[in-house]
Amino acid sequence: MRKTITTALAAVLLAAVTACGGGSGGSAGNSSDDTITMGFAQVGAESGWRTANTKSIQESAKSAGIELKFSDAQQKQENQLKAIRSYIQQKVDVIAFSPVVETGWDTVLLEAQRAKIPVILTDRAIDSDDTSLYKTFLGSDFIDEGKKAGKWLVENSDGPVNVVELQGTTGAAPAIDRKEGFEAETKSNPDIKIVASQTGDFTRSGGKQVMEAFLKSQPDIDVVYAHNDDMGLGAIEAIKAAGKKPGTDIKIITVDAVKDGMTALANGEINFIVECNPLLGPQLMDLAKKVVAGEEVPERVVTEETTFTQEQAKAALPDRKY
Ligand code: GYE
Repeated sequence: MRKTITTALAAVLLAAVTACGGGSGGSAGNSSDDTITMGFAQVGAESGWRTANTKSIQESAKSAGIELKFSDAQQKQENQLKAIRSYIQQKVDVIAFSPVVETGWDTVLLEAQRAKIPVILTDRAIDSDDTSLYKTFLGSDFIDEGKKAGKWLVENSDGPVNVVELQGTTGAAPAIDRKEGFEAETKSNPDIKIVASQTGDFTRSGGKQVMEAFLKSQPDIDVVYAHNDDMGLGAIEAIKAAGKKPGTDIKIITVDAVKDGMTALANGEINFIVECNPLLGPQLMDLAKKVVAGEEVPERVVTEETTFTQEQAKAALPDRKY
């Protein structure tokens, strides 16, 4: 057995050396040399989370020696579809993307499949019955994130609690799942009521605008549940402008734990943050290499995450990288 492995290893090494030697000798893979080319269709630049995610992908592609073609869809599905089609045309070795919404991907992913270009989903999932359309999905468990937010509220409230919810982008996996998880966890307590819920599109300005409207239409708001830090930070501005104290008069729960969110948490303006890790780059590049080499990869890779109270944020902030 050991001998077979050694022989196989020697063959692989020999092949690698031959490939490195270049020239006209037979080379493997889609592209003319051995450099892997990845086409990455990013959602946009809507939040601090997204900025950190983009940086992580660009930096880790570089250190993994992967050539990255990167596009920013400005939160529009049609732009992402265009980007993916152009990657297919350019015959990249692998396509990775973070789908802005869950539905409407089957046709373009079939096109990639027919062109024999493997697809990796990262950060957000798609809603499709055909799981052969992608090799793996790397990202957080958003339902669990919503549950963690709900659990904290259940444990930290007594008496009636009126919640307003700032939802992420309509139709996006993290918006759908963070809502579902939160509702599942809070329904055990009939005192907790979601009195209003609307999308702020994961942006600071969106969160501010929606919160301004909530403050006018809702006479009694106890808690804001924002699907990301940026919308929570926008809500803080609206609450202050209305003459109230964020974190005290109105409690705030958010998801992400980016630096601005953590700073507001440490300052007492946010009360609890559920972490969502944007640093997916290194794992994504590893998976890409395996997928291009035809190796087996797990169909789901879940990111590990924690939660932060105000005290924990104070402790973690000095070392926070993003
Ligand atoms: O929470 C939010 C971003 O898809 C997990 O998108 C991501 C979310 C993140 O805009 O800040």
